[in-house]
Amino acid sequence: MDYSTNDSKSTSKNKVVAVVGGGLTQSTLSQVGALNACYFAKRGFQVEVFESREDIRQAKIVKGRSINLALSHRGRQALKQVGMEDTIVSKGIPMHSRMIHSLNGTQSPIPYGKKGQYILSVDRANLNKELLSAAETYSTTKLNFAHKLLNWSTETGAMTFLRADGTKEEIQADLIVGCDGAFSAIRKQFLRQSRFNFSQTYIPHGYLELTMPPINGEFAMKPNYLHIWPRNTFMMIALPNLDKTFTCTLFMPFDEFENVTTGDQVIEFFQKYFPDTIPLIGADALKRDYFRLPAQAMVSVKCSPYHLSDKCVLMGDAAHAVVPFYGQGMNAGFEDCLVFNEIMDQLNEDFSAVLPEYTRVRVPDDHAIADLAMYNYVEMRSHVNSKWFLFRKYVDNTLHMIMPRTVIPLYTMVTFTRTRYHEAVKRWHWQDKVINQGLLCVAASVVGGSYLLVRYPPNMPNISIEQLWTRLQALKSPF
Ligand code: FAD
Ligand code: EGU
Repeated sequence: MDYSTNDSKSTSKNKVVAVVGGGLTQSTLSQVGALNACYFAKRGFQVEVFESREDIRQAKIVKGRSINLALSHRGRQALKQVGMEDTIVSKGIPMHSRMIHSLNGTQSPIPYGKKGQYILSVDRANLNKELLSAAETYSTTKLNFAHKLLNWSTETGAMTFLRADGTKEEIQADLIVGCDGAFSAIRKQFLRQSRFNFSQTYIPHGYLELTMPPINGEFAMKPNYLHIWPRNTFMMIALPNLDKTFTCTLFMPFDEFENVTTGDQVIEFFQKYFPDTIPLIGADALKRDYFRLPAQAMVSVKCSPYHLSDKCVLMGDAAHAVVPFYGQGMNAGFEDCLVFNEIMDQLNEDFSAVLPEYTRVRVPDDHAIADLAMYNYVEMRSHVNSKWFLFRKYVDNTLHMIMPRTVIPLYTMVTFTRTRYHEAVKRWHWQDKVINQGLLCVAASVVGGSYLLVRYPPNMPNISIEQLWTRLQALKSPF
């Protein structure tokens, strides 16, 4: 089948865009392909979505896989552009603060910011369903499930798909948008190109998901929080779901997972590190669910460029898989779509100009968030326990309160603004310098001042504390 148009002057109205990746996988669900379908359809392209899996809207719900994720400003802005923000936000649960769980069971909230600054816990499967349905409202969009991309030709642009019945299908399009995740099949052709950079790193940690059921029909913990149990090498995070359950994600080195092989060892382990969660998850459920699925791996992928001539472009995890320690993977992927769309406006949908520009603009930012997420992973595992986490966030928030324009916490720029990721990193380094120099100045004047006081004791008149106080008051601002 040849959907493409050979007429280079043809308008978007009859150009075909093939979006590869759109449904959901077991561990991560494609969000970026579904959103991209909306974007290209809205522009008037003929959109063909190819997804290797069956239609999730008809598929049976995989038991116990109610996985959620944190949606923040960048993702919301991208949804807004295609009119999907309200639909998604209305089914999200606001999280205004983190709740830090100490080993002794103490819970301490730390707000994300001002009142309107919160993130949302959203259901992945629902997000995917809503986006696919929105894409389908355009008569020009066709969703092709059970189409697994096997290969594509960089010369002709022809893609080969394997269908559910075992037959193959050859398909041609004007533009291929690779949204097929961290192990992208589309990207394979990029790897054969000269001057294509690629790196992939597995971290030593794996993750496992556990469900915390409601108690007497109510959430087992406070719902409007992102619950965190920071324990250096071990960490657990819990996000609320609409059905009043929490999905807990346990992060731990694979070595340690291997040491826990029996139900009793699970309880022993939780008793040691997450004792407050045992009654909430339930000892029996814990023993059972812990072994339901093996721990999942996490990978960080960086590459560049993101385009191949004027034929193909990578977005989302296919372009940049990041470790989940900033809650930005999907948000960054959604922002990819938004940035691409902005460039399409600027350059009149001319793929031969848009694609290189997208690479030029987006690579530094996606690489920056990949680095930040990895940096946070290293930092969290090396020395972040609940005390340190609380302390750092207090320092960040206090400095921000004192100097709201000069010091903006890094997570604030990342989570609540569209400051380009690489700019956020630059600004963070600059702030660090300013803060360190400030501290150095304070330290120097204390040391220097004390030295001078000792070396040259002032011949002070004998005044009382009260007098000193009134003099100090007099020094204060005249207003
Ligand atoms: P994927 O979700 O991987 O989708 C790829 C799609 O392509 C799939 O549907 C797959 O079936 C399809 N596909 C693959 N190969 C083929 C082929 N050959 N032919 C056709 N189709 C194919 N992000 C956040 O923003 N906030 C969070 O809180 C957050 N938490 C996370 C927690 C964990 C534990 C993990 C692992 C990730 C988290 N993320 C989070 C990241 C987020 O899950 C991903 O960044 C996001 O799902 C990427 O979407 P994607 O569409 O690019 O890729
Ligand atoms: C990990 C797994 C707290 C969902 C990073 C914060 C995450 C999420 C943080 C997962 C942490 C870590 C931030 C958000 C968010 C924090 C953030 C991490 C959502 C720096 C479903 N992280 N995550 N930082 O500040 O900016 O609260 O699985 F524990 S949301 Cl690791 Cl804001």
